[in-house]
This record gives sequence, structure tokens and C-alpha cells, in this order.
Amino acid sequence: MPYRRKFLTRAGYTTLSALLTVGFLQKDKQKEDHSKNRTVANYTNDDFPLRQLAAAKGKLYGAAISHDILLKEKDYANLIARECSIVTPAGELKWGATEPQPGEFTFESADVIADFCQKHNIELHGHTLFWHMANPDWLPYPPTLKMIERHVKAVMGHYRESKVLKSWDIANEIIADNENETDNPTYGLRKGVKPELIRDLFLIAASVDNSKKFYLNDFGIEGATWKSDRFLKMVEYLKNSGVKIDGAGIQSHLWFSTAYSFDEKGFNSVLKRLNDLEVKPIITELDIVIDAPLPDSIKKLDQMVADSYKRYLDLCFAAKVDTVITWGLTDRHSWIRHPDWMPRKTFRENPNLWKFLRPLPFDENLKPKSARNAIAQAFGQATSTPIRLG
Ligand code: 9MR
Repeated sequence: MPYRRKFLTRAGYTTLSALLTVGFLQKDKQKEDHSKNRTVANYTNDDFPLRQLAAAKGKLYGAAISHDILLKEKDYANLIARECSIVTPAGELKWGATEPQPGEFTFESADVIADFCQKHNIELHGHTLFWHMANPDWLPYPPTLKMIERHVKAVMGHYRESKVLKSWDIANEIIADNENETDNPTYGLRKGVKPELIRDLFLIAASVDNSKKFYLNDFGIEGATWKSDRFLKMVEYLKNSGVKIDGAGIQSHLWFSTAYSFDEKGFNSVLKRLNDLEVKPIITELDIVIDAPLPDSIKKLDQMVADSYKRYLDLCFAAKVDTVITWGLTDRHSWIRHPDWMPRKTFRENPNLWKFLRPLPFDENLKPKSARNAIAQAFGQATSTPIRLG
């Protein structure tokens, strides 16, 4: 099984080198700070890049990034290179970006990210070949099979030889949010989407390049819900149809509050069902919003965000999740703050509350927050997952 062997070797290597690096760094710190009586336990925050803390456990940490910010903001680019071992292009591989006119393809912006990954030894997660948003005006949803075939061949074909692109979100957000938005009660697919079309999309993808990992990606599946049940049924259908599907992307745009209890039991059962189906869960778009009632200070808010990260990641790591991607690295660029995407009434109707939208590990000045510390600690306390299953 050469596919698995490749991963074993790579994971073994990164784990070893990370352990050595962390070991050396810690020794240095111990020496340096002996007089101050500090211990290594004080050094989970700024000292070690998250990518190193993750690699020490055979895991990957990364963020969604944008090529234009990468080119414009040097401090941002440096931070991504320091912290991330995997990145997702936030928009550069979407249909509207890669095939703006029928049959005319461009990869200029996506390749800025691919080149950056190559330079900094970062994995690239391809997002996405099929979505109902960010599409060019000429494209119907769902697209015809002919359109899908031309698109998938060109886009996946462009990255077939890529040394950094290792995985694709083959389809994104195909499950409706509730039963009123579907005409397919079994799989809950968005109106007009047939399970056979998705099966054929995965088949076409495998015919173009089956060396990458294939994911079905969605949000609102972090618990036992109508939606997560339909998502799991769709994964099962694809498995039973014999198509290549390696993993499930669990987006994890999360809302926590004192009034909203996270369904740990339900989420554990989702992870277990995926494991039973031999479909690997990864976290693809994590960010955390604290909803009303809001605390009375930013400090308290940041601590609530951090505690929520820790609680969520502890659960993920206990279930052997090996990849965590946050949807952005800094609050400066988070989609959550963009007026078009502003979440829920609480924030949309109250511009004063925008400052409470602090969903990511770094703040708007690129300074690490408690959330970063929480992620570092979760990686630090996780048991190793030395084999990254494909
Ligand atoms: O964060 C992305 C934003 O910058 C884009 O304008 C938007 C449309 O392309 O997509 C956002 O990313 C979405 C992701 O692709 C799928 N899950 C939800 C993300 C946030 O809306």
C-alpha cells in the first residue's frame, strides 16, 4: 500500500524533526531562564510555532489565506509561514475565480498561494470544485455534468503534478440547512442536486487525479442534527457507490455562549460514524463567535473564545483528528467581520458590538491572543496521531 507508506514516512519524519526542534528549543529556554525560575510549561504560547506543536503529534495546523493579502502585507505572510503547515485558499480555487468564462481558465491568483506553499513547505488544501456560491454568472446550479467534467479536468489537471496540493474539497455545502430547503428527504441535498450527480463528480475527479485526498466539506454538522444525519447518509451513499472519498471536512464555524451548549455527545457520535465508515474527519474552517449574552470586557470575551477552542479541540484530538484549519489566522481579515457575512441579528443590528467578533488566534494587529495559547495547549496535550490516514 504505497499511499499509506508515503504518509507514514512523511509523518514519521515531521514528527521526529518537530520533537527534536521542540526539544532543543526547550533546552535553550530552560538554560536561558534558569535564574528566573521559569519552567518549560510557561512556554506553550509564543515561543513555538503552532505548526511545530502540531507536527510533534503527527498533526497539521493551518489557516485559510488570500493571495492579495499575502502580496500586500509582509507581516501577515511571515506569520502564515511561521505558524502554518497547511493552508486553504479562501477564494482563489472557486469556480468564479478559475473559470470566469466558459472553458477559459486562469490560475494566476491560486498559483500565488501554491508558490508560497512550495517556498515555505506548506501543504495546500484545494477548496473547492463544486459549490452553490462564488460562481460565475453564466453557471447554473447545479452545473450540468458536461460543465463539471470540463471544469474538474482543467482545475485538478493544473495541480496534478503539484508537490504541495495534497487534497481537494470535491464538493462543498451540498446539504440543505433544513427539510424545507430540499426535495430529497433521504440525503437532504440542496434543491436540484441529485446524489448521482455528486457520485459522478467524485468519479470524474478520481479519473483526473486519484493521488490526492478527496473530501466532502460542510458546516452545521458538529452535533447530532437533521443536517449531520443527512451529511453522514450522503457519505455512506458515496462509500457504497464505490467512489473514492477519503475524508469529511467539518467546517466548524462555531457559536458558543453561556446560553448555547455545545452538543459534545452528538458530535462524538458524528466522529464515530465517520470513523466506522473509514472516512477521516478533518477540521477545515474553524472559527469561534461568542453570542449574546456577551461579557462586559474584551479580555473576558477572549478567554471565552479560548476556552471554547480548547474544549472543541480536546474533543477532536481525543477522536484522533489530525488536521485543524482555522478560517483565517487573524481577526484583521476574518470573514465574520465583513458586512456581507456579518452573522446574526446580535451583531448586524449593533455596529458597537463588532469589536466582540474576535474569532481567530491572532488579533487585528497580528498579536497572539488567548485563543492561540488554547490551540497550542490542545496540541501539546493531544496524544500522537503518527499515521495520517489517506
Ligand atoms: O471567507 C470567504 C470569503 O472571503 C469569500 O468572499 C466567500 C465567497 O467566496 O467565501 C468565504 O468562505 C466560505 C467558504 O468557502 C465555505 N464555507 C463558508 C466560508 C465563509 O463564508
